[in-house]
Amino acid sequence: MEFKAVIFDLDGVLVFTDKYHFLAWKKIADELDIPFDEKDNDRLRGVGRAESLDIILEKYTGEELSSEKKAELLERKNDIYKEQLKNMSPSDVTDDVRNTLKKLHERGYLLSVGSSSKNTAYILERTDLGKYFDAVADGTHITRTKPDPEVFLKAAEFLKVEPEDCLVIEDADAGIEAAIAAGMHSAAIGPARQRGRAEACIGKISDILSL
Ligand code: B16
Ligand code: MG
Repeated sequence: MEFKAVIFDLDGVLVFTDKYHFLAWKKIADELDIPFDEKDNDRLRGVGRAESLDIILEKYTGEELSSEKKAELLERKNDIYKEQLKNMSPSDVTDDVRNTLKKLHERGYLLSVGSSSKNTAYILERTDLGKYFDAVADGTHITRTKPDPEVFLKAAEFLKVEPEDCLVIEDADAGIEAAIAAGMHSAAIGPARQRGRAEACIGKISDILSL
């Protein structure tokens, strides 16, 4: 595979904040008597906050919720999530991730984050990951969330590289679809491996070094 830049998804790839998203959504779903388990949570990977609530509400059978109530639920979910993020530290990043980022940089690749999360800056700060990246494209830069390619195209624009020179690393089906729509190379890790839509599958981040 030939590429000049690597764009990393954040949640589920560089860090495992997916468990905190699950805990926060679970509290909201329980309040509304909506069934919600890890499998339901997988559908929210890479998908924006408001779109995630819409997916959870597919199983809601109560009275119709006003837009104010939905906004309040979204704010509360984020407050619960951010409370969990306070516990994060550099030790939440594996040696495999850190060493791979260093090696890719030494080999001359440009590196970016490409995340739907509006909490990206805070997570990068808590984990001391920001210093490895030439650019960060996240939920604050986009109007359309994955599977729309906007966040990855933003990353390519920030790095000043063409989409076809980028490799995207993703744990989400929505993220792999976004990479394909952007005209980029893609490698799936974790749950995104199952659908087989990505150009490559990796078991751990350092596998990128031999792609
Ligand atoms: P926030 P990624 C995504 O991050 C998460 O996978 C997804 O579950 C979440 O809803 C989305 O960010 C928005 O996050 O609520 O923090 O703005 O996988 O694109 O790094
Ligand atoms: Mg992800």
